[in-house]
Amino acid sequence: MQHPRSAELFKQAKQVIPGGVNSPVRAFKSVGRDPIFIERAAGSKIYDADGNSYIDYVGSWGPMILGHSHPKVVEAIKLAAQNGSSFGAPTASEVELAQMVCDAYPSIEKVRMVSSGTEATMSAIRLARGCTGRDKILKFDGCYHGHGDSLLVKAGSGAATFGVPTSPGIPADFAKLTLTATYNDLEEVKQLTEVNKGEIACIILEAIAGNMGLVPPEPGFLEGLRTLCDKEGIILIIDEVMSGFRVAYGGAQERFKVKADLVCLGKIIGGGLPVGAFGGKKELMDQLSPEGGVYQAGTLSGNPLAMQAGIATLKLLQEEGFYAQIEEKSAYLEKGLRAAAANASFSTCAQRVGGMFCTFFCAGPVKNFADASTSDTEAFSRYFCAMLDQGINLAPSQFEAGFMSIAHSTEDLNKTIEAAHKAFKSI
Ligand code: KE4
Repeated sequence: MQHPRSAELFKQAKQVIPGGVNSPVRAFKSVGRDPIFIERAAGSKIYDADGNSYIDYVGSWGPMILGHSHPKVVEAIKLAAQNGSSFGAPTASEVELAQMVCDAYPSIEKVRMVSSGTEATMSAIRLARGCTGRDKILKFDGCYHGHGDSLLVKAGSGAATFGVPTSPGIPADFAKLTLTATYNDLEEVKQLTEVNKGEIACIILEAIAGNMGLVPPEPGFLEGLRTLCDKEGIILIIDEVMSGFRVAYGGAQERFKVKADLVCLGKIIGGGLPVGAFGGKKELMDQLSPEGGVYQAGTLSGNPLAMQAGIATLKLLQEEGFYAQIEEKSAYLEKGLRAAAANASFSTCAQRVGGMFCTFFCAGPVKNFADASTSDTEAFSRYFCAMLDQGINLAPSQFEAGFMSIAHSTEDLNKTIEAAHKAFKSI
């Protein structure tokens, strides 16, 4: 495949945009090649500036569970745009989407819309600190919750990809308020809460970790955190920005039967437009301005176009058998990729929950970030490039997850599996 137009665009982009991208992982640095610039997308496919087509498993990092440019979502955005793009005033569509979110998540009695997952998690943490009067927070190595200052400490996703777990620019006094523990290690969390008794405002985690590759919670981990938070008066924040409406209509909380005190959402609820949200019990949410003293705001929060895109998306996710189809497609692909990887001259480990998945280039099982970090990222990069050159667009980092959409056909999945057989033989 040739990419002259992408190369030209990247050259221009680097003149006016840091790294030529508006989000680091898009730069393909960790896979050692220049990025492709995307011109359009439809269904399961994306098309680059040189006209090359790819079967897409990034799906804008999760939002595109319906596939790209779903006609009903496009129509909803068009209709909303004809009535104006933003008012800075409340609209009925915000109430409708908020009600849909509350109906989907028993742990959410009230929800506030924001414009990104980062805004959702940083606001939830401020609310937890405001409600408890405590300053410390606890997160897990390898979990990524956006680029808020409190959270770029041993983060996952791009921060892990670049091996820069704690970003420059974060005051030491600030970072020291963030405790970090090993994912799936309940004993370590219990020790940290004992040593910091009465000082931890919240524990925040991805109930299914998708930013260190795909790492499911071990049996008892989530339940143990719930019990510990109840005992210690700690607010449990479950970050479902990626897993929300992805692994079930009610997200990881539906799948693993655990209830958060605060939930962060994003991605799918915006149908591809910029949306984040955080919600939870009334007694917590009502402490937010203008009701309460914890300040949080946003010019484009509840943007009418994004609300309508989200409403159209969630309505389609409610259709009978939607998640069963996602599960069937994802299980079929996983089986095929495992078979393809069996030809590899090195160890691999496929892990998946619903339509979120990844292949680790290590023996596995991968239960935490230290395990994930043993992966052969060079081999992963060769695999990524070999797949891209065959028209398969995977997440350009070992420390990311892939995403299935309802638009992926059996033909797409078979092509992907065939490409993987060739890739594993060639790298
Ligand atoms: P945004 O601020 O990027 O909308 O959301 C941050 C965020 C919060 N919580 C979780 C669990 C997330 O996965 C994310 C963002 N996910 C990454 C993908 N690993 C976004 C891709 C990117 O950074 O470009």
